[in-house]
Amino acid sequence: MLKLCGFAASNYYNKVKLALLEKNVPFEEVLAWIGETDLNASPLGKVPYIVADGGTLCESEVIAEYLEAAYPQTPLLPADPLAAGKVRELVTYMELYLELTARELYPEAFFGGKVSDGVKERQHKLLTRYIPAFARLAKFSPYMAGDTFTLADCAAVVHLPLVSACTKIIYGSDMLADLPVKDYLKRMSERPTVQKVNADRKTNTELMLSRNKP
Ligand SMILES: N[C@@H](CCC(=O)N[C@@H](CS)C(=O)NCC(=O)O)C(=O)O
Repeated sequence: MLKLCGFAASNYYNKVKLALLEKNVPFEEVLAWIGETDLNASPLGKVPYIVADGGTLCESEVIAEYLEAAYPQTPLLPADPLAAGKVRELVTYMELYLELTARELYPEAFFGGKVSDGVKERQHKLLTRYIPAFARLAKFSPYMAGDTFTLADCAAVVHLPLVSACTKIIYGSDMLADLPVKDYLKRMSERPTVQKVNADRKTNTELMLSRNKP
């Protein structure tokens, strides 16, 4: 059976987990904290990675594309090439521009560390440019890319809450507040798959934080 390796507090891990659940692909979760991962499978030590029949794969979007090709049931990418491109475009915007930019703030927002004022200012400037650009692409009608649940939703459900939360903590206001993100996430949380991902995330986050305590 396919193994999903990493830990359920991770947004990138949960993106792949949500895709697996939505596609109804049988899988087994293998707990691997940072520092305990298989460097042959994920040379940068990042999660998630998967162990499939013929070998391993890392990088969540690469894994998601592999799952689409290997398990065509319940496709999470449209058959039309341009429509599929629009889904990938949204994922790229959310990850390359929103999540990776906000990620610089996580040490202070979530892990009791400190981020310099210079970094805070720089990331604020970037997010101020990136978020309205993302808003032009995102449809929220009712799904991220339109009328069907896609990989863009697997990404949005796990990444957007982090961008909201960390900008609220660091800058005092949720920088996604002008977008219909709250209603969208509420809608998505009606799905049993999203409920499972969120419940496991909470449990695993508590475990992770208790492990990190001195
Ligand atoms: N581009 C990677 C990002 C994965 C990632 O950053 N995962 C985090 C956990 S949410 C991680 O493993 N961080 C440890 C590190 O960067 O060393 C993907 O899409 O899989």
